[in-house]
Amino acid sequence: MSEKSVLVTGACGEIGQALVQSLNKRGYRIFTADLVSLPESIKNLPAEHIQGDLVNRIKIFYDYDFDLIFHLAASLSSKAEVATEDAHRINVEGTMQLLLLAAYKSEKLNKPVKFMFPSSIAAYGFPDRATKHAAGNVKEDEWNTPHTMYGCNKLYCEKLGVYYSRYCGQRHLDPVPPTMLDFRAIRFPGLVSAFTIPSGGTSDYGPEMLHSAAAGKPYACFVDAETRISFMAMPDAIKSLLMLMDAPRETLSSQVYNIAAFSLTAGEFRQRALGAFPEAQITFAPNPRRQGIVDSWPEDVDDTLARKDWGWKPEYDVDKFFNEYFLPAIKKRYQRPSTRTIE
Ligand code: AKB
Repeated sequence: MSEKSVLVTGACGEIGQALVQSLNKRGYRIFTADLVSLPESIKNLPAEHIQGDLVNRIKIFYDYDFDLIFHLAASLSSKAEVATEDAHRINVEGTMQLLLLAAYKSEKLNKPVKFMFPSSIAAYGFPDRATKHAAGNVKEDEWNTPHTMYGCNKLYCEKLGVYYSRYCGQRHLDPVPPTMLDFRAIRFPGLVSAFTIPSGGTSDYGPEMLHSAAAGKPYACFVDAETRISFMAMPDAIKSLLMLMDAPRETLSSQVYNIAAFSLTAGEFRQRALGAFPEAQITFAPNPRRQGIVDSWPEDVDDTLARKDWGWKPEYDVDKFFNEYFLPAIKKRYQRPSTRTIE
């Protein structure tokens, strides 16, 4: 068991809740931060919660010596598009402030603070669907031309992380001393949890559709049936963060990694939902703005680098995701009888 101190910002979000539970099992001393108070799922865990706006309250964080930071707080893609300045403040200024803190502490304590940053497929940007389709699985350095405020923020913060961990001060240290801030990022696809429902994102149509079907509520999907992006089960997202965190620094050939699990169209999501809940009412009512955002994201990503450098492999392909993770869990959540396995 480790007694390292870890800070999780955005702890009340979907990834945050699942991550805090896993970190607790590993025996970390946990500090959480969020605008709101801790939800039921984690509020009884032994964590110290710092509630409030990260940017305004950054000084408080200097009182602590964190070994590890998971900076999850963010304004997601759909929300960011309607409040761009606010999103920039949260996504960029918030990250910048924490990076400064982590860089300062690494230097002062002469040991690297590990900074884990969830980036996103929103860091990519295709001009149209035909180009997206032709591109297929994209590598980390391809199509880095995001169309959204959120995507721009994520891509820029990846660069900031690399800057503070390698170049800050322009001391031209070669090799970079192992005591400098250790920044690592994962570009996540759309995530689906059986226990929480997302808000503010644009990949949300996947989980929204499935949760609605399971809850017996009609759902009008805001993208059309042909829309395709990559998705992943929440436990795999948590697994990837912990795997990358555990990887020895010298084995990493990059600081930003794609990870993939399965790629599905919205129509295929609907088929899967109907397979388990034949009475589900799922229609398509595309919203042009949100459709445009998803059309700019890749159909799938190439995660060769993550597989090679730190042994990434998802636990859940699409069938296992539905049959062994999602359906059994939502059956309990919504107390619904129908959980036929689906293909
Ligand atoms: C969003 O939809 O904004 C996020 C993401 C893909 O990063 N879920």
